[in-house]
Amino acid sequence: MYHLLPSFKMVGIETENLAVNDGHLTPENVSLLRPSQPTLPLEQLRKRYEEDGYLFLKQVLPRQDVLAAREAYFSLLESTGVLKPGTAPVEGIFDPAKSHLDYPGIGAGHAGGNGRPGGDKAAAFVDLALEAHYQDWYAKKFCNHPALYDFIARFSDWGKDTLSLRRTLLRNNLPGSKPIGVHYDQIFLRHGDPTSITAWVPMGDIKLNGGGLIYLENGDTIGLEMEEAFYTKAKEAGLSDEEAKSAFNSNMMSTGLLSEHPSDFAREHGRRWLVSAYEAGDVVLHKPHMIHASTVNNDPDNIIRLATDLRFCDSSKPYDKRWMNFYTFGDGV
Ligand SMILES: O=C(O)CCC(=O)C(=O)O
Ligand SMILES: [Fe+2]
Repeated sequence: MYHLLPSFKMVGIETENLAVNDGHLTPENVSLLRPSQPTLPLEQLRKRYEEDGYLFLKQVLPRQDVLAAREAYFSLLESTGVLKPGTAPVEGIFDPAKSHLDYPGIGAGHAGGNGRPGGDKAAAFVDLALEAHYQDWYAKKFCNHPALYDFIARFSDWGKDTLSLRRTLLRNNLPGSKPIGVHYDQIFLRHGDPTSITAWVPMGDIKLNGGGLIYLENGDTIGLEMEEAFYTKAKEAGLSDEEAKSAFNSNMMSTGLLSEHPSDFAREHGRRWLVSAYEAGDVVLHKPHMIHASTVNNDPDNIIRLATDLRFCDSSKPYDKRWMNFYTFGDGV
């Protein structure tokens, strides 16, 4: 059974300019993410999350609240000249006269944690992109939006123990910039129980080729196996428990990622990438071992892709306390 989003009127998937770090994704290599209405019975939603490793919720956040946050973000960054002159901040249109290299995004995978990207020329942009994480409209309001928090509290059955982790990454992906490689989140959350929920929140509409997140079909089982193998290998190499927990230990890539090559990775594992366009208000929940990556932003209208990842956990269980601090460059997580 095929669930069609309004933007997919044609049969099959229009993959024009749908690309990852190592080339184009073709119709044979992709399938669509399955969308779910948040009003479906909880049991059904939980079953999908367990079976698929993700739950793609349509319109769980009020669209106008997401767009208000998008507007606040680009209004903050506007002084850097990133936006096309004469366009409204909420549109987030990159100035075609500029180079994306002068406006580097944060969190696309830097060795040993998330270091500060770019040189002197990028400093003002990078400073403001970081500053956005601490502003009330984001840290207080958006990250704690009751529509999402209440949904997660019910969905997880954690109720009042539902804790929203303070460390979040608010990521702008400019057209043509390098997207994050293949990973699962537990690698970065190893100081806590593997039960946290990531909510990937697009902050604006994202076209299919506009830089959205992609998930490996049935990737949760592969992630679980890989995590077990990493642990065994770390123990065999004589690493202590503490060292084995590091996302950047001697057995891992320096970025903590599994691969910088999503196409190769999917081929090696005989799986397809699940793709989608997203609308402001949509949220994808994913499991701690669910494998995902981002696509290259090839938006034909030069729209900057903005998204954040919010994480929730059960505060009655051990959780990763490193994630209770706001994100800073080189925080080693
Ligand atoms: O937004 C991205 O590009 C990456 C997001 C991500 O990896 C996550 O939400 O866990
Ligand atoms: Fe992730």
